[in-house]
Amino acid sequence: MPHKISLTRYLVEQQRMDGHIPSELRLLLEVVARACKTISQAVNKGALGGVLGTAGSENVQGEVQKKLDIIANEVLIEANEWGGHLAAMASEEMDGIYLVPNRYPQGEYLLLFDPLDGSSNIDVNVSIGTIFSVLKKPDDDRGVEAADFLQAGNRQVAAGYCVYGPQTTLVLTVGDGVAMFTLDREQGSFVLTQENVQVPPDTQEFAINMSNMRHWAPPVKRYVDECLAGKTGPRGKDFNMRWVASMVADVHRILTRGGVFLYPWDAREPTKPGKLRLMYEANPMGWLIEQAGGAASNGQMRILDIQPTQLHERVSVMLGSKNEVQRLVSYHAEEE
Ligand code: AHM
Ligand code: MG
Repeated sequence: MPHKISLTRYLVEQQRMDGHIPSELRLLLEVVARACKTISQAVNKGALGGVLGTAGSENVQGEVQKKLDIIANEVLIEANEWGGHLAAMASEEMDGIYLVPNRYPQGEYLLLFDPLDGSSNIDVNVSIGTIFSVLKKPDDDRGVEAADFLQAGNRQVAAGYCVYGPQTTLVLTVGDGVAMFTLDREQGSFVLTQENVQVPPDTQEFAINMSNMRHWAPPVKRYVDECLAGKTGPRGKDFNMRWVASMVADVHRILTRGGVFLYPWDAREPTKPGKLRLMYEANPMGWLIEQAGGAASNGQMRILDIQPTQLHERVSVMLGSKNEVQRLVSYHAEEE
């Protein structure tokens, strides 16, 4: 039987092969993966663990927090604060940044996460996940400030997500392609199950919340109308549609079999650029998709090139199969 390659071995080999994962970053990724295992256990217990339902609080975006949102946030903080690899953390569930307490050594990395993405699916037993992004802190002796997190996505040094579905799967990039690891519950470890993940450039599947159709901008409406017109329409082929309402699950499907995911700006809240958050949702997912040969745009520019101005900044998201994203960008350009 071929040897199983654990996440630990994969990271050690990456470190040895090209030296582009420093040992501190390797430690950080292992700790994040360990936290994801703990979150996976809590998710699995569901009602038996008393983890379902709302927590009775709201996050900085005014969204009602679920118990699991808060549990996952705490698990990630507790796992990461003492190892000496981090300087600070930021999360969808915390207003400001979390500085590593003085009693622990300070590292050179910054960790951002959406601890439990797809919160509306927690109580109904549909796939949810954790999304994370790793940046380096500026190279000076100052204490870390929130402004130090405001780096474009093209400066990420690692990004990934863990999807808690029928299987628990960790998907990772350190800038050298995308690898997938499945949690082996008997062994308690993540095992490499796919390397060099590729998103096909063309697709016949799109993902968008159709209930917002009347609020979309004309280029998005045009794109979806043309998909819906099928074989006899301008695209000359039929399209299928999927919408899990967990970005992790929708992106995981796209990394597995292609497709395009859209959560565009819409007129419900015209002053906001979109629903999803740039720094801990769109940037890590955008980088993973690009590393797998796909594309990620807000309709006007590459998501990874957006210079953030706020920690919880929102963004319009179009990502997946390259030719579909390029088509969406061209429709936006024509509109302008
Ligand atoms: P969350 O981070 O609060 O869970 O919100 C993000 C989620 C995404 O996972 C998903 O793509 C989107 O919200 C679904 O939104 P909607 O319910 O409007 O379809
Ligand atoms: Mg989210």
